[in-house]
Amino acid sequence: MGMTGTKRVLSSEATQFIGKEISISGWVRIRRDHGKLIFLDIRDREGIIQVVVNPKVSEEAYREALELKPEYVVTIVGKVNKRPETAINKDIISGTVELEALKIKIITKAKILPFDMGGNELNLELPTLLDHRALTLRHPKIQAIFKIQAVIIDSFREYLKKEGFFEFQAPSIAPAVAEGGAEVFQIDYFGNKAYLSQSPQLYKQIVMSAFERVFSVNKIFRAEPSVTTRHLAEVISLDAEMAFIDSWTDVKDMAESVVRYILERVGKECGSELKLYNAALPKMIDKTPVLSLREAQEKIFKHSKRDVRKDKDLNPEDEKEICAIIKEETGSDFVFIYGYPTKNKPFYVYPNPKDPQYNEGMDLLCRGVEWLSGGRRVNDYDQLMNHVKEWNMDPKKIAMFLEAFSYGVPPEGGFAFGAERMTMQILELQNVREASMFPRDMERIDERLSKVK
Ligand code: AMO
Repeated sequence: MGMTGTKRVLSSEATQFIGKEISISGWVRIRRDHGKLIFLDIRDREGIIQVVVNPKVSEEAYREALELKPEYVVTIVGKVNKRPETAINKDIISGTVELEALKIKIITKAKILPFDMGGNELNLELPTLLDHRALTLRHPKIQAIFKIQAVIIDSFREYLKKEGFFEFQAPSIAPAVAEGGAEVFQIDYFGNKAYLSQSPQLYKQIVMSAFERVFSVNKIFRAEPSVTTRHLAEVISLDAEMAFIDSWTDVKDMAESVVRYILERVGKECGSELKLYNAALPKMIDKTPVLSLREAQEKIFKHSKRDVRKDKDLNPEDEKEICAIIKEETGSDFVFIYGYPTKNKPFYVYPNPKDPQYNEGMDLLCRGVEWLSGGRRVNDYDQLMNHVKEWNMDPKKIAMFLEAFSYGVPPEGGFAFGAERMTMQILELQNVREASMFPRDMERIDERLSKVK
């Protein structure tokens, strides 16, 4: 109930009450004084509504309006008036109406803001934006990033559920390192060594061996030792795994349809958010181009004479270049790269039976940045045990995973997307930290760290 006993109306509903008295509640985004009139932009969870305060209509409301500052929480009772044609604002949800204030009540006051939040743009350096996340999260342009991210995550879930995938919760504490490499946080677990999960990889494979098709939306942790525009220490990972595949291309096709669906929903539901960034959705053509690593390196060589043909992976410059080449050749903003040197990737990736030096793992690149990794996995127990030896792993540390495979697992594969990378590339943000609500990196946990080893 509002302060007058009338039910709270949201900014998005105001247009249904033309000529009527309603009560709204929210935060003061902007106060503009125009001679004897005061205009307020009030923000609630749905958007913004303009309030006009005229002393001739209500002396009392006007006196109260003179007290208002940005981010004060208020309840305002007023009459909904249609705006004249010339004053319609298409960019806000209630843009065809405004509220004529009759009563204003301050619910909570706010401190003076450290910077101006009233403009359409929030022109802050990234560190300041992140230092004040608790405040900058209130700016419509910042909110847009996370509305899009929520739609990405929801579409991922929705699509996979429709395809018969079962959602599970992966653990965050792991006894072993799933992906290999040094980028792992070791923790003291009651005097034992344990790790923050780098990936739910081994768990999604275990759960798949019981439920066939599974997915999880969870946090993964990477002790990234360098500061780049693409790496976070804590990532939202959208993981899937599926049994009974005929080939790694089944996994690739599933990943492609997931992306297609995500883009479709973001396009339909986030028009105004995309507009704030002048962002065009990345283009996915009918069949996303697929290149082996070696083919991609050949293309790069032909294109710029840069010879990376013996490299074991694409570096960031290669990723940019191959995406640019593919865009020019086909119009696609996406390209799949498959067939990496087997020994350079984790032990669970399936080697190509015709050419076991290369594997059936793949990456999906979008606009120059990797969005996804995945591929077919080794499902035969003996082959898996051979890999465990060759990769110098301790079978005891992954005993639960190995047990699943000792009891029969069909050909299978899966993939994982980073939600922040997807959000970043859709909006063409310069830094992945902008697409993480509370980004962690080697220099920051909420606050900037004074000590970095
Ligand atoms: P990978 O390590 O390639 O694969 O991770 C999958 C996807 O997660 C995102 N990502 C990151 N995003 C931001 N910062 C990071 N530090 C970071 N690390 C990863 C990327 C990447 O494409 N187990 C495999 C997946 C699989 O095979 O199913 C894995 O973890 O978008």
